[in-house]
Amino acid sequence: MIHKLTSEERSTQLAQLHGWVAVAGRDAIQRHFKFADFNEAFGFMTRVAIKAQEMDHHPEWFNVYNKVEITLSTHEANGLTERDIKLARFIDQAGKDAQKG
Ligand code: H2B
Repeated sequence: MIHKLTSEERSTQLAQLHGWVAVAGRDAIQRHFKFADFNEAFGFMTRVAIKAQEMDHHPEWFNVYNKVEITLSTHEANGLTERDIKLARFIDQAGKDAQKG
C-alpha cells in the first residue's frame, strides 16, 4: 500500500504547487484552469492524459468548453500521496503556457 502523506508532508508539498486547494471533506486537492478556447483546453487534457496513462495514475476531471477542473487523490490509499504531487507538478507545467486566467 502506498504511503499516504502526513499533514506535515502534505503542507510542504502543497506549498510548492500552484493554485491547488484542499477539497472539503476529502483528502484530495483541486485546481481550476481556464484556457483561451476548447482547443487549448483539450490539448492540455491530452498531454495530462498521456502522462496519467504512463504513470498509471489518473485525474478526476471535469471540462466545459475552455474550463478544466482537476481533482487529485490516490484511490488505493484513500488520500493524497506522492503520486498526486508528481502528477500535480506535471499538470502545473503543462498548464503554464496555455492557461489564460
Ligand atoms: N488513479 C488514482 N488516482 N488512484 C489510484 O489508486 C489509481 C489510479 N489506481 N489509476 C490505478 C489506476 C489502479 O486502479 C490500476 C489497476 O493500476
